[in-house]
Amino acid sequence: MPYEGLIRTYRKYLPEIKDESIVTLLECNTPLIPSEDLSRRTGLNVYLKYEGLNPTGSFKDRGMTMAISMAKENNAKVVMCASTGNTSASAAAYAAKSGTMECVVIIPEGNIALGKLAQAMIHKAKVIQIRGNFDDALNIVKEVTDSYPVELVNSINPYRIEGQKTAAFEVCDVLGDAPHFHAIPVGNAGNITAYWKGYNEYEAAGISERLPKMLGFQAAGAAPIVHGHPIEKPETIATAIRIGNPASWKQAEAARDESGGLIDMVTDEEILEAYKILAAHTGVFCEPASAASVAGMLKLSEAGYFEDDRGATIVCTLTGHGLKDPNTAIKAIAEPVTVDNNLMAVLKEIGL
Ligand code: AN7
Repeated sequence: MPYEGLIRTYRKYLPEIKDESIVTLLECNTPLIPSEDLSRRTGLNVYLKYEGLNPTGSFKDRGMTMAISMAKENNAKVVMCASTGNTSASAAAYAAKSGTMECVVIIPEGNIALGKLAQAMIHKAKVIQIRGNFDDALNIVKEVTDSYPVELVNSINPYRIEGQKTAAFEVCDVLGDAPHFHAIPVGNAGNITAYWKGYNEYEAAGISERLPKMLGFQAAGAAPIVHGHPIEKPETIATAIRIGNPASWKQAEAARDESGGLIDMVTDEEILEAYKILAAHTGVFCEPASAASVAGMLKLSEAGYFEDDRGATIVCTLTGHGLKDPNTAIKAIAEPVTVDNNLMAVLKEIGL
């Protein structure tokens, strides 16, 4: 059987949906990549759930195939979201695939990675930048969708979480059980909520036996859950998680507490360090926000958090592809060298 996309693969765990309503780009079924380098650094058995390999390059496609399919089933004509970039890219692509829906996205001016803006534009979404941040954008979207016949496709739409929980199913299907730990970046906190729901549902169905400790990581300049209060002006190089008042705040705390895990923060320097380590030593290029999961794992490892868990299995979700944000990659590494157009100059540069 050829792969049929998220909804048809995990249908019995998802809300009912008519076959003709399904809007899919054959998303998900992303690889779980073992990292020998990170395993050596931590003494753990490290796997990377590489969500950058989804059709629009991020995990958002999981929730979006569900949300857009349900919107189609409900005869919606317009869908709308606020976004730090990836949600808008995904919503725009799935609305395009639906053939029946328009997409409107509200984004914070100047704080969207270049690739994500390109995606929303090329898929023909109506892109509106506001002179404000993501939290302001989400408030506007809520007001519009409360009062007009426009379907909200941010993760406060419960179908988004339903789609995203399947990432936990895929992890268990590959490993044969849940991992001991699951590390994940936290922005609006929908994804940590979704993974925890997925792990619990698989355990309740008797497919997995374990529940992982959930380890969530916010950027230090945008860490409302860690500080215990909203952050009015969140700042981080990881623009995807530049969020000061997460919509799924309570659910993220529940995932943390029920699993016996934690939600901590990592600095931009730690994020960039993990981002470079991943690319240079495992060969995986993710966007900066995604590297927060690995930065957090490395931080905890250095602090001795895993001392009694040598060899335990940990999955780090890499939420988005590195190509989303080429500017950060080039800035992090400096410019390539340029030499004259001849063999000698090239050999000299290589050191041969
Ligand atoms: C790469 O696109 O919120 O904690 O509007 O793009 O579920 O919000 C993106 C979030 C992590 C955080 N990594 O996930 C948006 C948006 C990447 C992301 C997150 C996002 P949540």
